[in-house]
Amino acid sequence: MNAQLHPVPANDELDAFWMPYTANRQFKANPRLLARAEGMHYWTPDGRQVLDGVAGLWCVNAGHGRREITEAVTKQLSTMDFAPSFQMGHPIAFELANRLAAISPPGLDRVFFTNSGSESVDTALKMAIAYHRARGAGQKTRLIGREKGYHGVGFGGMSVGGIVNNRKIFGSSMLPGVDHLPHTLNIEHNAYSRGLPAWGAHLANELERLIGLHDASTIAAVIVEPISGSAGVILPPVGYLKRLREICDKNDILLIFDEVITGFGRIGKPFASLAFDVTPDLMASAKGLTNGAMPMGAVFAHRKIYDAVMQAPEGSIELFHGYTYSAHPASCAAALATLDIYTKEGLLTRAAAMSSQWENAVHSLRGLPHVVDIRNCGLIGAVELEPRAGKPGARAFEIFLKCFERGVMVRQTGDTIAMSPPLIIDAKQIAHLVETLGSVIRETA
Ligand code: PXG
Repeated sequence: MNAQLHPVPANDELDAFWMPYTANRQFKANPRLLARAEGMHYWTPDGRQVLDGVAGLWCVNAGHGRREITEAVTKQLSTMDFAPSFQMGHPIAFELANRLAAISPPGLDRVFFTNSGSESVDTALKMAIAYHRARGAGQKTRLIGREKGYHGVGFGGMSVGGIVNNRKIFGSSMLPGVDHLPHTLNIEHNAYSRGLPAWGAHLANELERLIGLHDASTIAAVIVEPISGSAGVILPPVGYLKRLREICDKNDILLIFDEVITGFGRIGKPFASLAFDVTPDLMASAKGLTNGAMPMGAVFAHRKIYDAVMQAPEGSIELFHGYTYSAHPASCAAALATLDIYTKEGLLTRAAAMSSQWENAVHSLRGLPHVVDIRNCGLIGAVELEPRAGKPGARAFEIFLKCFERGVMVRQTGDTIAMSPPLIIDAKQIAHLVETLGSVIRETA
């Protein structure tokens, strides 16, 4: 079947698009194009079907081509294409905020709209600083991130992030007053853990060391991903997040969860915070919010933060922050239609029902050549490979390419293959995804 909507660009027409997080020259010498998507699959321009093992980029949680979302966006665009949210409002934005507040972790029922995960993170960091200042603690400005963390590409998110390639070029342009906790990946102790690893809760105590170094009176917030995605799926050891929460509480430090990939059902509850029973003060989200159909993010703030910031003088703008496209009507329409699908199809909890099947499938790859660890939680899975000598990432990249040639899309990050399929995946598709990956790993030197 011909899946082309637009003519395929010729090789000399590929240069103008400077592609994000892509080896541009390598890609343009040998492009991999996607032209159509429906349900669990993509199709290439020449009509080849590809099973989507990563929900696009961790965002298409309800599967592709959902008619309800298309119709809601079409209707909204033809009714009112755009409306400002600065000193004006439109009804659908309030409806969406209420719907989100109803599924949020306890108390986080104030919702600020952005257009991406990066914007959600920078918004949450600014809210943390604004909160302390509103309470007369304006010296609390320091931000604590974590090694191997990914919080998007804004200057704030980059500064609290901890992936070296994202940082090294921009070293001198980082925010001042940022420090980092150690990451929690430890293959020596935790290789092949099923679900959360048992070893490592004590790593949260490193926060006490940083407090000893900087003093709590200078620290605004700690930001972590409940599960790191971009660094290759790093799971929180049992008890780790609870311990971070306790230390933050004791020291009047806000805890921010970056749930850009864990939000909206990925690990079997609407948010990881609910699955792990640890409530942050601020939560950044994006991706699954609109099923990837429109760009949108949301920051969930605890009511205490909203109330503190609202103490500004009557009639004044309380938080000097926002985006032209905050609460864009078409994105709001997409998000509402997405939430309807999630509710109707039970997708915010489906990963919990599928997780043991998923876990068994992913762990069946144990023992294959060069595999050194397998990690899983909810509908996230990762296979870590031994790097080729002197060529970090090369083996996993080759595996990613071969999987795509065989009709399965996975993600490669460093020497890890990550999988995060749409939450509608069925047993046969899980088997196909994992078996294809397994046979490619077997054949790759
Ligand atoms: N925080 C987290 C935890 C993320 O995973 C962002 C913020 C930034 O979101 P935006 O919408 O600004 O890109 C992300 C993005 C991958 C992968 O395969 C992960 C992301 C993006 C692209 C690829 O690991 N996460």
